[in-house]
Amino acid sequence: MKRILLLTTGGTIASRLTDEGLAPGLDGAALSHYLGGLPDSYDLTVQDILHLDSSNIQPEEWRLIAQNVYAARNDFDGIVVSHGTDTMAYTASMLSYMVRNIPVPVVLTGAQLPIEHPLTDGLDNLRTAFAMASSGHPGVFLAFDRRVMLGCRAVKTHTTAFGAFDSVNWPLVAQVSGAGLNIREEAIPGGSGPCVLRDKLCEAVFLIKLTPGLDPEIFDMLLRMHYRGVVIEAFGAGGLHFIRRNLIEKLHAAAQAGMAVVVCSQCLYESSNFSLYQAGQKALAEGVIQGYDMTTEAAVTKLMWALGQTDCLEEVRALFSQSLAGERSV
Ligand code: ASN
Repeated sequence: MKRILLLTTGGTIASRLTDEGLAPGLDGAALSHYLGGLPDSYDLTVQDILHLDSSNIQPEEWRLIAQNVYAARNDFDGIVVSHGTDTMAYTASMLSYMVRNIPVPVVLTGAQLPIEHPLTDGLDNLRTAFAMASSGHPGVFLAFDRRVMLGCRAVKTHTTAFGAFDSVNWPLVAQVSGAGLNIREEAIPGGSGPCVLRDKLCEAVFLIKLTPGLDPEIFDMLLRMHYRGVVIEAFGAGGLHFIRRNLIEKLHAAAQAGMAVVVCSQCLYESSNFSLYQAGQKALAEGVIQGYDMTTEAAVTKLMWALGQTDCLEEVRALFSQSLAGERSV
């Protein structure tokens, strides 16, 4: 039997109705109670590490989850992390960097309906996650609605549908069918090198979604607030305004001040390419770092992580030129 560790952190899957709405109320023991015969198929250990709605999962919690995952890596065949869906894609991306080259599968999952609800999707999601965790394919994954995706490619795209996540710009890693868990090995990036816990990060990273006419002075404010990194979700393949309200001159000021600026597209699918249009080329001339086909979640967490590893902008740029865990196509 495969040795599986279930780390619980809260989320809807472990929630109960309270006077203030749904809130995490079930611990791992209570969750296991609803797993039916599932524990008989695995050598299961359950550890509660948090009891939070995932909107309260922040950098401190990312570190705690990464530390627990890292500490357990040699004692289990796979690790499942139950987590709220709202910020699961951020946690999955951050874990991909913090515990890069983890030697076992680490699978995040959760639910749209509490495990106590008669129509819960939580059981199915846990079943898929347990199967992936015992697959022997290392990496950080997210299992939901009988599908498994790379953690750093997952995006929450639905508020209530059971298929709440999409794998963006990357094929699914696995899917459950009548034939069992069909794993697509070519969709799992091979790691290289030892697994080292790198849980230092810089929280001073801001995300700007451009809107037509956005006031460029936002950059002055971010510099005054000592932000060290910005991710810009630009228009289309890579556009930002420079007539009347000149964002390009603010990119120049940001670069002078040593701020790392990463540019992505606000389109969910396909890659940005800032070389295509004049506006994008002007931004590139100011030294912005291209995010290409990374999700916003993967880009924001990668920038926080990269700035936690180094103060040197050229090193940050070098980290973004590589795919560390499959987060971008190279
Ligand atoms: N608010 C919940 C959470 O993210 C949503 C869920 O888990 N479905 O914790």
